Amino acid sequence: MMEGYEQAAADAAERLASAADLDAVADVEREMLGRRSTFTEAKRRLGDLDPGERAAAGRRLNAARERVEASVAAARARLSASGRADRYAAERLDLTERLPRTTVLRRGHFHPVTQARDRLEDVFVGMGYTVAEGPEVESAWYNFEALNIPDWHPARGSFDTIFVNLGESEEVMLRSHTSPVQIRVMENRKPPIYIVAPGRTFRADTADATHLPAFNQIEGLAVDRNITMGDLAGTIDEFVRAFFGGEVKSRLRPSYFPFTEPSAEFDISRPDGSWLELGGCGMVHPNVLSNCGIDPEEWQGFAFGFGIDRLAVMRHEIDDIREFVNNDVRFLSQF
Ligand code: FA5
Repeated sequence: MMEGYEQAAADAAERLASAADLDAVADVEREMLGRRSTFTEAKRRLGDLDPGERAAAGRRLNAARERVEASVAAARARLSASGRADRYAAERLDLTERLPRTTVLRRGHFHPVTQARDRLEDVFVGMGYTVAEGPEVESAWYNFEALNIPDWHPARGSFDTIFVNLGESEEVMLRSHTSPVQIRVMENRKPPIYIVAPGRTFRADTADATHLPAFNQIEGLAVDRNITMGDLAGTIDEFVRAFFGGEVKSRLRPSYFPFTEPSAEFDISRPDGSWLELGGCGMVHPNVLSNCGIDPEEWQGFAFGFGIDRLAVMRHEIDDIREFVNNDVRFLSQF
């Protein structure tokens, strides 16, 4: 005959098999195995039995108890696995999801100054130049001395140089122009040389509609035999035409730079007929060639350097150069 607890255990196994959640399992476990449970009660009653019957009854009781424990464990495993599966399903991220067609995806693009720089490189590469680079932190030798600007020279003052607190005073600086790249190239290569060197330059200038303290220049250098000022003027004309198309004119005005002789400044025409100063240029000074180990009797050169940000301002007819560094996406996305 089946004991009461064996019937209860069989019922419990059924309830556990169909339990819908972990709370239901815990209820059955408490009822069957807890302190005031069916099995605890049955165990207490074992004491009333004859010692001869007690061992067999104890084994039956334990076997039933183990079956209930196994059913509880199985139900728990089933429910926690399905609970995990439900949670995973609820938290699932569809990584293949596509945005509906109504959402316009906007791709980024290069900053207008970077676009101008890339275009300039392309124009000059098309004219047979290669692209050179130099460091943004320079020594006084490259930024000034080798360019024929000794430390007593008043032209040093005109560059509003930002010095770096390294080494001797006023020996290390953020380059105030790209002209030091001329020196680095001439020190390392034999003529003929045709290079352009775009890059960032720095001056203690207050930002206004036409100035930034960190701006970009592009340097050009040609060293060859029998080069004249006419070659320089022709090159600038050619580049202005290639960069802007036919409408923009350029002009040269006499000027002064210690590293070129003669020197000129060149301007380009604005749509309203006024002129915008774009850069400086001239024939490479013989002292500069000698400083780099190039014989000025045999080789001549011309050089130019102009502001890329100014060029981009012109190209896009922007009123204020500071717009380029405000980083307002609504402004930048127009170009
Ligand atoms: C120079 O820096 C010379 N190294 C140019 C040169 C190279 C002359 C080779 C001869 C031979 P300048 O200081 O004028 O020259 O600057 C050249 C151009 O850089 C300016 O015409 C302007 O277009 C740009 N520029 C200068 N300062 C700023 C600034 N604060 N913000 C934006 N553009 C600037």
